[in-house]
Amino acid sequence: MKLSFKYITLLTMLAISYGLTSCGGGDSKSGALNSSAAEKVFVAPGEHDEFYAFISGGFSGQLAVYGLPSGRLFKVIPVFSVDGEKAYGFNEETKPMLETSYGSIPWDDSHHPDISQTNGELDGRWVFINANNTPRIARISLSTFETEEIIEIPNSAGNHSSSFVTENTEYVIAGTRFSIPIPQKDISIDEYKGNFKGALSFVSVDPEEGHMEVAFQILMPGFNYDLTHPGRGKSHGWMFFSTYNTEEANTLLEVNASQNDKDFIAAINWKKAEEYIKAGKFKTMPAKYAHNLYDESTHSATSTMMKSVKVLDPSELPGLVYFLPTPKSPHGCDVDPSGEYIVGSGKLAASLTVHSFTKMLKAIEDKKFDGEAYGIPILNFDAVNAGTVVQPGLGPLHTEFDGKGNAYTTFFISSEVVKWQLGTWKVLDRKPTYYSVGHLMIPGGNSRKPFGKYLLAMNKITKDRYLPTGPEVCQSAQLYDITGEKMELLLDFPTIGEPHYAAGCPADLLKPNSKKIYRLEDNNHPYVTKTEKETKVVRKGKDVHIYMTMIRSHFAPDNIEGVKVGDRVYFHVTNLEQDYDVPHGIAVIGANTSELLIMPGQTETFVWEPKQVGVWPFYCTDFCSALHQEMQGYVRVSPRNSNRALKWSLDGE
Ligand code: K7E
Ligand code: CUA
Repeated sequence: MKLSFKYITLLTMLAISYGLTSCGGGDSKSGALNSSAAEKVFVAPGEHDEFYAFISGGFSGQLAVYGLPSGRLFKVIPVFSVDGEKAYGFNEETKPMLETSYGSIPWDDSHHPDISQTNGELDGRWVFINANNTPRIARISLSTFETEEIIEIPNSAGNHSSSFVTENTEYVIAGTRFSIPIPQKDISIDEYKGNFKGALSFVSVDPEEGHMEVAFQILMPGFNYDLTHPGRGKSHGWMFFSTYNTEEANTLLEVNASQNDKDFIAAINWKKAEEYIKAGKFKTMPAKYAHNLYDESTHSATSTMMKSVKVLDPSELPGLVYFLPTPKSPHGCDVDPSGEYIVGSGKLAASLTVHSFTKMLKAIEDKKFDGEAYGIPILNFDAVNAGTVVQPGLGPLHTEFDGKGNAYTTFFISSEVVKWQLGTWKVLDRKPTYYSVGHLMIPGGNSRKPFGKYLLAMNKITKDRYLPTGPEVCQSAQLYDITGEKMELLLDFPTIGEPHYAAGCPADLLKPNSKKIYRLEDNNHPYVTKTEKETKVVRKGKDVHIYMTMIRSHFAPDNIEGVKVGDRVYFHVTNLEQDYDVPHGIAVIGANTSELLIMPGQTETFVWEPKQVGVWPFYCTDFCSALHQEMQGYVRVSPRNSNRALKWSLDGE
């Protein structure tokens, strides 16, 4: 193994700058604020924040909802990981949401949320987020703030360049980080080069219901696909993916995938792809992947196993894909609000490379190619390059835009956000982040219409910014005011999991549509009970179904007898309340599952398998009224061979 000079230099650079930015133990006042900063983030008690921020939960697999500028946490929406607080993945209704072709999976790693768009502007209907480990995309309703749909991505491994939406939410995108044998097979890892492939998936979104479908996949060379952004405005119809490991190394990538001077940004003409699909120029491949859908009317999810996918081979389909040479293992790949500029953040590059969409089209027309890779034309660098931001910092990762002609790029190694100007490529300002920033987010910064008031930096290292909590410390975000010429740090606040990326929008976009209750008359759950009169307990062999209701402050029924050891007892519980903010919970002793937390008008189910004879209590877990502590009941459990008949009652009736 050779350690190249370049590699050693890089290590030294990393070590020096890491030391520079992270040894600030005694320097925690470096972010000290003046009182005007405090005023800017102060949201008085009872007042509402101006923006919502949906921050990815990283390795928690969830999505967290915060207010900006206050940084207050409102809700953790369970998406890819089970959540005992909300019974997600524990109750019978949501278990199907976590089904995959590998069986039920209780966890994932979520990175990139993106809000749905119409005409390139945020429309506030849904937010999408990717699962990185077992490739999936989830769609979350921005009216209920609940996960409504999860689709697995076949032929993929490490769904990282996801889940970004096109200008009218025609597609939400998934790209494989790891190339793999497609279809999967038992071959030597040494055969990687030339044999492994990377699938880029276009998942269509139904404009009315939001339902997702894997429309088609493009089978690309065996590179690593890192991030992506859709074209917008003039470049609508194109999709740009950053790649690294164009060396196609399969071991010690930190050295072997850092050899090429330039990797690529892959430009995909998806309108062209649609033409090829229409013309039948695709292959249908067998592929097993789950499609899970939650129905708001039945309050229940179903899981369907899909069986095939359409694939396009770019080496046989001219005009579908072009490569734009981009220095040094680009990570972020960001498109400005006009759709003209494509920013590639070469992690190991000294400068930021910006490509021009107009020049790209011209270069394609003039056939300014520098060879090809696996049948895909490589465009000449100078023919597509718009400009370079010279030495703006070390380790660029991601760029967002304020809609006023400025771009903001994060630098991981030099730990800062740098503001620069589109077109002149001049650096205008820089501010340190504490510490080692990854993504940044400007509300709407990923659309044609950014709301350029705040910038949220999401950091990888927290160190001394908060009270210590043992070896594991909280993750961290920082808020900057970007309305002035210079950025101003306003606030630190902790986040859940690792905050890779976030999506933000004005609160006014969502507030009017936020659901307050589920209407009881619209509840079509197969086990709903709409009045106390209809409550009952039914035995079907070893299965006992309890049709139960809850309302302030009792369960009906609350005394149940005739259950036996070895039964499977289904608590189907309907919350009869029809007022805002009156959930009830239920938990029973010894249940191998979580509580249920049931919203007004909703029905949920858990299964209890009593293992011991006795009289066992259940109770409401959410403090719902002055008589919450009175909200309880008992189940009598008789021996396995008992003949005791089922009997249930409330207050003796
Ligand atoms: Cu954390 Cu977008 Cu997964 Cu960069 S990624 S930092
Ligand atoms: Cu119902 Cu507490």
